[in-house]
Amino acid sequence: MPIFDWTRTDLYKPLPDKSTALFYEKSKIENINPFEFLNNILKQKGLLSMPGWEQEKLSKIKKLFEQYDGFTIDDLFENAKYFLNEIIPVCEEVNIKMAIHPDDPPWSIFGLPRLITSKKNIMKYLNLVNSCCNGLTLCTGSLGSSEKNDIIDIIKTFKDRIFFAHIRNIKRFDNGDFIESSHRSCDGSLDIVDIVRTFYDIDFKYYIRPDHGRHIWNEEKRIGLRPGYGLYDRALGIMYILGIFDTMCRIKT
Ligand SMILES: [Mn+2]
Repeated sequence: MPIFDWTRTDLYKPLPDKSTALFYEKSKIENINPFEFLNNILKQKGLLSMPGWEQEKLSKIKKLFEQYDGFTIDDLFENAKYFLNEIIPVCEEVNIKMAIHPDDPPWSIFGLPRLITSKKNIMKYLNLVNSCCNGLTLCTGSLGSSEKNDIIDIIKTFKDRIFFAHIRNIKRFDNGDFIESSHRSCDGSLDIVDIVRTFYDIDFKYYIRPDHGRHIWNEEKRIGLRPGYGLYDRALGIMYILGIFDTMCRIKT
């Protein structure tokens, strides 16, 4: 993800259940320049403790944008190929599996190209260096922010190259906005039951994490909280995922 890591417009947007969660307002991102956006989000509590938004990087933001001026998605693929060509042979030697995380959201923002946004682009990336060490982190929430991405199809297609899974739900709105919801299928746009069932069916052997969560039980007031990374809702998410796995095991035996 060039320059910006995961991007949201509100860190504490209320959900109908009175919890708060990370929210992306499409029109806000489209109608603001990146520097103004940064100043706005800097005013929201907790920014400096968010992964990918380190102060060191923020202080260089103008320079970074200059470096990406005129940079296309093909250029980005070329750079990725150069990088993979260098590291993957070493990974093979020492048996380390790389697992690239999708762009979040999975589309271009602020005119910056983004690579891992769709099945087609994932295919292209994994084929840059076709190795069992060049893999994918399947993040349901990141890819699922775009309704064009069929998560079940993506899991089945890349089942041998997924080495880490982030399972979480998001609620998409018709205008392109989305908010991070609880893990339950009925609370969001993704069918988490179906997603976990698919991981069960492909006999997935790697780590799964609940990824993000809402801020519940007043956790948004906790000092040092990284927005989206509260303990409580991620713990609930783990139990929801395990509940589906356990049910699948019981049904299938
Ligand atoms: Mn993720």
